Amino acid sequence: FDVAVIGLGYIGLPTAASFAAKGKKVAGVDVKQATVDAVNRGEVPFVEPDMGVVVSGAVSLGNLVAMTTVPAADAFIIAVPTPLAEGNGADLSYLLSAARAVAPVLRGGELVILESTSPPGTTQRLGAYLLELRPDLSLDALPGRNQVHVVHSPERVLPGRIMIEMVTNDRVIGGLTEEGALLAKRLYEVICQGEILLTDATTAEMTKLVENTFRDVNIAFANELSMICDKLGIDVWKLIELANHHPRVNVLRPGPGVGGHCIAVDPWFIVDAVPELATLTRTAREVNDAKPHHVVAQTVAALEARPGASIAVLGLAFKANIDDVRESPSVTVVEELLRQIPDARLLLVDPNVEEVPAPLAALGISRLHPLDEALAGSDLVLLLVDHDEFLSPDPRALAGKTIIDTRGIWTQPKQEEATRGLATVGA
Ligand code: SAJ
Repeated sequence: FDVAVIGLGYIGLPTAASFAAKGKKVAGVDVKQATVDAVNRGEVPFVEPDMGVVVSGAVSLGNLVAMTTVPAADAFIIAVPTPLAEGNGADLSYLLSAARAVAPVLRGGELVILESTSPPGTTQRLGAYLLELRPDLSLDALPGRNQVHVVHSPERVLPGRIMIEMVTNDRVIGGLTEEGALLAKRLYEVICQGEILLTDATTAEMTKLVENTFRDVNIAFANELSMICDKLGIDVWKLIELANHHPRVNVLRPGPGVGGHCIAVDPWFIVDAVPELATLTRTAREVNDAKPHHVVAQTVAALEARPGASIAVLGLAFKANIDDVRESPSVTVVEELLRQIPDARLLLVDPNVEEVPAPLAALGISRLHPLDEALAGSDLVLLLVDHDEFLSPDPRALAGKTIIDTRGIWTQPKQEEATRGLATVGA
């Protein structure tokens, strides 16, 4: 194979399919047999716009084949999870297990590329681990040894726009050696039309963490503002819209909290590396993590007069138009509501989510509801995600209900990067 991609998730699968669509012979490797079978049928096992056609095309051309073991290849792209571990560090067990799967098939001359978001120093650690497993190889050009080129090239695509951003985003590549970085650049030029910027591996790791931390800090400011505005009785959407008329101000949108496996996680890797200095980073995380609890307090307060009320909860995914419920603030909100007001009836709606998320199933939620059924049967409507399906509900279906619109879609027109936030609208 030209390329073997290890991990066929939200990043690995589109990367594999993009290389295959450009004519590379690609092996997609995953430990889950069900994922491998789905990909070999040309299917995408999750919701992401425009990905289905690229995957099915690549499979039917014969350029993308999925399997459960790592074959020999010229380049290995590792795209496995690096979740948060106890104590705010990264759990590198999936990465180390991918390294153990790759090590035996190395012959020398290959590229080993880490795409997973990783704490500073991880690429060096990966290189050292590969050498431990294969002492006959070398990371530098040493006489008499076959060299492997270990490189970090963090993915930066936005869920919901993966197929576009995979091609158009600029890409940072950090090598343990300059030669490795150059070889990786040559490879990524096949799929990437953006600029490819070369650096060392640790700077590349930090670049990715800093991008997501920048966003987390800015969203935290918007979320803090929404809570301040609640207290002061100010419409946060109006306020942000006015402030954003300033040429150098661009306040982001408040929401029910920050979810996903990236922005809610990556800043902790910086905090973990330098806890004594990363104070703003830590505080931003804490503000965003506190926001779902604020939404719960608002909901409970709104219901005080109506014990046993029914609440339509709109949206379980961590953001609009995707099906990913990982680290979703909606899940936290529902868990907390179930604990605080056990007599309330919760009608959960999410057109993109098929199954009740496990933590909620464990608390007794047995099914999700269609939108119209949930609206008809509810006293309070709690909007948590701005999915397209929720943008323009029938006003008659909302009449007479208490509405808590945490994304501001029913109080402000939908805008991409501007001014939406938490507002309680009495109907
Ligand atoms: N959110 C707000 N208000 C906003 C923007 C976002 O509340 O104004 C919330 C969203 O609802 C969601 C969370 O923040 O819960 C994160 O969403 P997002 O769209 O900002 O980002 P992700 O997590 O989907 O993707 C991010 C992206 N990083 C940046 O924009 C700097 C993406 O480019 C990365 O590739 C991705 O993380 C990743 O994999 O690291």
